[in-house]
Amino acid sequence: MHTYIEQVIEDVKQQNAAEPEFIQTVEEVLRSLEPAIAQHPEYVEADILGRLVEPERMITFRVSWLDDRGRVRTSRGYRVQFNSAIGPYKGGLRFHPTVYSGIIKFLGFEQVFKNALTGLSIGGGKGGSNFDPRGKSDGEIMRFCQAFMTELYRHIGSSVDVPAGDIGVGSREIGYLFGQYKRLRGSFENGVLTGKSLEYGGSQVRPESTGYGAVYFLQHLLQHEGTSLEGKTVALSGYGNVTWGAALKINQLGGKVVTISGSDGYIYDADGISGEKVEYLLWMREHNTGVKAYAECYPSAQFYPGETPWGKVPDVDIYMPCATQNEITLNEAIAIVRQGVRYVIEVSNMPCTNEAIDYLMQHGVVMAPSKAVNAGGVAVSALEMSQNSQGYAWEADVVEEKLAEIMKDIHDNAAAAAEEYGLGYNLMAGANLAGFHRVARAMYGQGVL
Ligand code: 2IT
Repeated sequence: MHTYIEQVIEDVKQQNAAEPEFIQTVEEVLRSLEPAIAQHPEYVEADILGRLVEPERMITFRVSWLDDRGRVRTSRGYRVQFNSAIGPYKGGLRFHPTVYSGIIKFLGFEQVFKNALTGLSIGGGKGGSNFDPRGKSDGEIMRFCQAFMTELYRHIGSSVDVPAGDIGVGSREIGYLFGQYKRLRGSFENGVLTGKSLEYGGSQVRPESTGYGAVYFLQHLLQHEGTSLEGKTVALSGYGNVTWGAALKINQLGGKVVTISGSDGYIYDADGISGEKVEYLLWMREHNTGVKAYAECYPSAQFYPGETPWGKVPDVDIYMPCATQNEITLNEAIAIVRQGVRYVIEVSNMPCTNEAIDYLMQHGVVMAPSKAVNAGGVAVSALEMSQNSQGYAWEADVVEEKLAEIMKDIHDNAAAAAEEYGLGYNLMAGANLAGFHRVARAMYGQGVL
């Protein structure tokens, strides 16, 4: 390992010791940049990596609101403005009880590379709160969103920082956040948030875009392997928006989806999760039912309480974790390899630990990294920004065609970057290298900032 990379990783470990998720992504990314650093001594000279791992700005703020019983509740809000070398900060907001600075920073760091991979002009940011939306009434959600925006609004803007959704933040929350932003600014500036409803500047296909994009990426990967999705069996986790979009597209392309999961366990449906069963996921998510509700509705399904599907699904061809970070650890990786499954496609942000990635790759599993695979969501967000700035809206087929093109380019660029450094078809390293080159050149060109 290049001593400069070792040194930066060591510094990150020391200065962020209480943020293991952030250390995890920094180690994964920086280790794969070795061949690029070896070729670019000027990046060492300019301390590009040391600057890349330090957010430009990290904002934390108090969010106090009144619950339905009139009690005062207080949560912590975050926004990390990680890197603006290639465009305004862009990235989602996550509302989930596990949120703390380490989660926001890992997501923000990944977002810098992901956004660079889209080829569009968006820098990296992320935010959210440890607020738990589960069991909250619509009024409570609204009051929380309004309180959150009352602090956030001073830090964002259509050419400054453009938040969107992530776990726990969908079009309903974006609506409340946007309404409050508009009220505070006294002006209708819908380019400040993406993932909006269609009536006030949302883009067609944004709800489907992350899942659709992931499956487009998978198509190109399978094509490279000389095969296709037709007749393949896919195990997904999660039951939110991303899982829903992926299931729709997998079905369209002749694949079969057999699992979904929630924090309560996983569902195996040998008949396939298609048609109205996929639409049912939207209702389940809206009501936060967990996946047990699916088994109660569809008797063909088996519910495995407290379990995850990894390494356990019969006759599966492809595993696609779509739920959250660190779903697949070394134990799950071992089970997957034991089964002889060839493809693990990361969809949720950082679903595999570094140990799991190393084990899977060493055992010949073909992997694709989430920062490339799930980039379709933020890519359509960037398309939403350009539609807003120009005051028009594209039809769904136009957006979907652009999304498909972007995903093909991301796949091809990641594959080409790996190839260029003699790494073969290593999309994990290739995506990091391709994203890095774009950001590093821009940082270098803009001087010491
Ligand atoms: O992880 C992600 O890329 C997102 N949650 C979407 C970000 C966005 O700005 O659309």
